[in-house]
Amino acid sequence: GNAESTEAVETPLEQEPTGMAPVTILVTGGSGLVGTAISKVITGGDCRVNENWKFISSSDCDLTDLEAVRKLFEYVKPTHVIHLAAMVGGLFHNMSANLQFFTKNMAINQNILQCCNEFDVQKCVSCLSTCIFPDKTTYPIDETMIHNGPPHNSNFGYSHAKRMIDVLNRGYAEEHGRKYTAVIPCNVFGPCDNYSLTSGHVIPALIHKTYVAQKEGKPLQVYGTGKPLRQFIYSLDLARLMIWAVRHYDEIDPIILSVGEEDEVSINDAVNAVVKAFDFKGEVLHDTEKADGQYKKTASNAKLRRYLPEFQFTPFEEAIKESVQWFIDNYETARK
Ligand code: NAP
Ligand code: GFB
Repeated sequence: GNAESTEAVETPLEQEPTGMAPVTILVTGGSGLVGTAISKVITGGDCRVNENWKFISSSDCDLTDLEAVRKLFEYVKPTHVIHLAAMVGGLFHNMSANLQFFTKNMAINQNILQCCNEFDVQKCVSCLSTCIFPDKTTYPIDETMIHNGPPHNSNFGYSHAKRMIDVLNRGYAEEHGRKYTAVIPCNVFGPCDNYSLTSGHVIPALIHKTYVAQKEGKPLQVYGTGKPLRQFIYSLDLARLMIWAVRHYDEIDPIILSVGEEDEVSINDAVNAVVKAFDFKGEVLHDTEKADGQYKKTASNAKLRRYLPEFQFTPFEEAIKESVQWFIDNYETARK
């Protein structure tokens, strides 16, 4: 079908100097957690008069099919690409499907970057993740460490496919002079997440489980010990940073987009924040038969701070409250 388009909304304050050449920004993965957050920020007024944004989902194009991607690029004629589309899942989904995570994401990433080059796209910003770094590492993790050793075994398929985006970016820069780069978010949560109890990430799964436990008067079942540590970024904050990146970040080397090391919380802290947001009064149980996954993957956002020293992240509890409210308001249609 035709790619959906979101008409540009004029915001004088954000306007660049007049005479900016018109750009068409294709957002793959536009229907997902991060894509819908970018769409919300753009249609909420952060768009520029010279920008035309196109958000697509898998119903517009199966990006594992090179010919379909070529047709998409012929139709959209993007000058810029924010490449979010991927097979994405939480710890338990990764543990059960490493080969699929590798093959599907390798196909999608090869096709997107090959078509960016074939169709002379000026800039492509892809997405890695702080969970792809070496499992045996010093802390805090920084952008220079991506290839310094094997990733955690639970998601080796996804991690290696993601690392190849960095290799492709360097290859297209060296051989074709391209400015294709990548950002490295920490764990993301927010509205329009994947609330599946088997394939989703921890925060949407906890939101879904607490909603059901409260409705049925049952205990909340947390997997693992709750002790592992994570940095969580609110999808709407990540959206603002990705819009900044596609406009202003000009390095080929990737940049970590994460809250600071000091904002790292435990899974149990996340449980408490979700429980508080629901005002859940039931019992909280830990099923320690279930895996904990990586204990920590503490990343430094010093590079981001060198570019954007003033950027304000939404406080974690406030972001959790907004995410819980969205789920309650959209329970029927939410992905679960
Ligand atoms: P998500 O909510 O699962 O959305 C995935 C998106 O990719 C959807 O729009 C989906 O389209 C699209 N997609 C999947 N397979 C496709 C295919 N074969 N062809 C075309 N489109 C396809 O994922 P997300 O959490 O927004 O993640 C976005 C990016 O951020 C990914 O690159 C992910 O690796 C990265 N990231 C996520 C996290 C996190 O915690 N969520 C952390 C770090 C990095 P449909 O809606 O049609 O299925
Ligand atoms: O978000 P998550 O699934 O992935 O978090 P990772 C897993 C942690 O949350 C483990 C605990 O310590 C789990 O024991 N947990 C507690 C739960 N209850 C639940 C629950 O109901 N569902 C889930 N899913 N976890 C992923 C990578 O690692 O990080 C992916 O595998 C992806 O590739 C993502 O990049 C960002 O943070 O452990």
